[in-house]
Amino acid sequence: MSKPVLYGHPLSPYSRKARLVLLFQGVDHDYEITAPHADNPEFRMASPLGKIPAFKDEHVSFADSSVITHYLSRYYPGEKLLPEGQSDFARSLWFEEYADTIMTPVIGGHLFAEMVLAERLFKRAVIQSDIDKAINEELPVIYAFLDSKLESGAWLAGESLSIGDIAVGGLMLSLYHCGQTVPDSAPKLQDFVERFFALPSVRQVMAEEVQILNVVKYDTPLAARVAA
Ligand SMILES: N[C@@H](CCC(=O)N[C@@H](CS)C(=O)NCC(=O)O)C(=O)O
Repeated sequence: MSKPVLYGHPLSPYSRKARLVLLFQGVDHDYEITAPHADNPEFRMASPLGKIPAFKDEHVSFADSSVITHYLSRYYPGEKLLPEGQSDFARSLWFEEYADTIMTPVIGGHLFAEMVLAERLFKRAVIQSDIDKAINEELPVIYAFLDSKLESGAWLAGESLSIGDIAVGGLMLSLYHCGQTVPDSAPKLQDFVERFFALPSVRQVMAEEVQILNVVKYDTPLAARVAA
């Protein structure tokens, strides 16, 4: 029986989310590095819109990081990232939505895309005003909001790690790649980030990303953490 396949790319935040879910749940899989709109027919069957990530197993193939998470939670064994408890379940999905719709445009779009991808991959000039807006206006609001929602030592939706933590914490990797760090005004978020970055699956993904950023000649501050 062939292994499930994840189609995605280490520089894509949504692919990172799906990869982390697979690793946390302990699903043995192949990671096929795939760019958006790649020609591979099996990928295009799974992802008619050409978006990454996509997933394939012996039963079905489909796209979207949130759908992958729900599918794995329902049909695969291992540690589930969708909590059982009613309010934690809703809360974890809400934080995933917050990460996808509020944090990704700022951290993925205004920061990472400009600081890392613009010149190296998109072959265009950096939009400095996007970076400035993220740092001076958008990120302080996100830091304050997340800090206000965290209890000391807990995850975002209760005692156990959930998809909300994976989605929010995953974007913190993009943030730290850009040389930004959570300020002292958000101590509970700082603690969250340190606990998240210390998880073995996160360390594995961080190492993969450092390696690929090295290939595109971006000197990420997270290289020092991987080496430590
Ligand atoms: N809702 C989707 C979003 C996926 C997405 O937008 N992926 C980006 C890469 S990070 C992509 O494939 N962009 C190409 C496009 O939008 O055509 C998910 O959660 O997987």
